[in-house]
Amino acid sequence: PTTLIPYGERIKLHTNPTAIKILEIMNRKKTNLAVSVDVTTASEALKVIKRVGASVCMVKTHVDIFEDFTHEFTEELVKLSKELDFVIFEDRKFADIGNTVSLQYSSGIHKISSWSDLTNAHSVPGPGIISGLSKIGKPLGRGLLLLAEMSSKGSLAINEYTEKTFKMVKETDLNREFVIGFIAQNRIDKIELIKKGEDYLILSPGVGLSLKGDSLGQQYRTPYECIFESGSDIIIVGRGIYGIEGDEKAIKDEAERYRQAGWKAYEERLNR
Ligand code: BMP
Repeated sequence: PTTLIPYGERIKLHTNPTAIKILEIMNRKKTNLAVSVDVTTASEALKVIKRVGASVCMVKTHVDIFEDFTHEFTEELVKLSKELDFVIFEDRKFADIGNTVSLQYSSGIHKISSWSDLTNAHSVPGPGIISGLSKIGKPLGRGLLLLAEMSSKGSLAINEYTEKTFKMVKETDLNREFVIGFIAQNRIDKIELIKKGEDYLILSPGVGLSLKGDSLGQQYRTPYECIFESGSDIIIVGRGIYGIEGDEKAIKDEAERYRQAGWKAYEERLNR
């Protein structure tokens, strides 16, 4: 299974430039940590990113949360992604018909496709959502993740929905040229459908070393549970890192603690 192959050896199983870049960075920096910077100003987000950058393979944003969004922010973010060696993932969760999402992805205030390496979409509208986003993103070498499962309590993305999401990708994007993986809680690509040599990235949010949940339905698992037990490839951590009490160094140290926990779980998985 994919979970027994080192990240570095999975690079050759991909053709999408963003998938290759992610696996190369993970291998080079020994990190399977993505930090989600869900703060309400772009200036605060940049501060967090500078502190955690060295420990992560990916920075995840929700730019529609920012009160002070400008394109100077995205320029600075792209610059930092090169200096500190990470990919940018705008967690936009597109969920409309192909034509609308292609416009939402390329236009509006945020112009996501012009700066974000990776974005994601719900499968609920059907395969047209993949085609609509692909039209914009594929020529730019961008990548897409589909949401196959969610971390929140009561999620409807389970069982048949999850399986059908996986099948939709297989049928719509035959060579994984644009869809490079899934947001999921489990290794959903282990089902027989997967042909030898085909690889998808599984990214799991809802991760905390000491957090247990919040009052709004979020559920947390440890890096070990995600990476070792469920076979996920990348852990996504938000409040567990940027929400830590303390000085500037506390966030940096916490990111490093999560990086080490995620990497240790991965090494144990390989040696299973
Ligand atoms: P936190 O670690 O603070 O709970 O943040 C989790 C992040 O991951 C949030 O940005 C949220 O939007 C995102 N997320 C999630 O929590 N569960 C999912 O199933 C999918 C997500 O994108």
